[in-house]
Amino acid sequence: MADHQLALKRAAAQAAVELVEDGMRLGLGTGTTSALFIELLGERVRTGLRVTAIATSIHSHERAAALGIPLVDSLQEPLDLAVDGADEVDPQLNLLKGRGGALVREKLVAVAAHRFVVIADEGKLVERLGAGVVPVEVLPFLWQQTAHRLETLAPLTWTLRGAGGDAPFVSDNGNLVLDLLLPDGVADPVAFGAQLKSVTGVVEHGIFAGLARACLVAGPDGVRVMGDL
Ligand code: A5P
Repeated sequence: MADHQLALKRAAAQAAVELVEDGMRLGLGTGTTSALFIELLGERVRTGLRVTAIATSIHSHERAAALGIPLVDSLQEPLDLAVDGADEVDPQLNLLKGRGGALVREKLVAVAAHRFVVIADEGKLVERLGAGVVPVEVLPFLWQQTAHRLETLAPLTWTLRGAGGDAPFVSDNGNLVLDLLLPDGVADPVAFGAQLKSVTGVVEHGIFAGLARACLVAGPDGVRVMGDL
């Protein structure tokens, strides 16, 4: 990753870590921007901040544990704050997520939080979602049939996400990921998300419509807030 992009991701992560208060229950995202947030949170924990957290992937869990952040794997009450990255952010704060393959747990954590805040560099901003792929996590059983049913929803092509060589990528939940390519993008994130969710065999998709309360967007002039913190 280019140094300037890393610096922007770090600036967004730093702005988010300043939202964390003593005693909070936190959701920890997945991806390079979230990894920086976890690192900065670890520094605050080392100097006395008391929080508990739940992570959206095994990778983030292990990183947070190594930094001494107290972790749980179940919740009795909602989280105070969840912080995560995104692959695309539109002007209404609808998101595309899942490039890192953690979309199911990311969505579970986002909906479990009173406040879901996205951290991103300004390269993630789009006018319309779907410039890149729309990841869809599917059950391995009869996955080709699920893919064929997805093809009937819209003009699209798909690829089975790989993990190098002939091996498919397998999510933390033991599922496969289909990356959908839509030549016209996603015109209506709510409606298309509902269509994807209705397909038998689909576990979850990477369209996060109406879930983020705010996005901390880092650019060369600093970090600005989209939405309402
Ligand atoms: C993980 O599944 C994704 O949703 C990530 O949150 C997303 O890909 C952002 O990643 P970066 O912070 O690495 O850009």
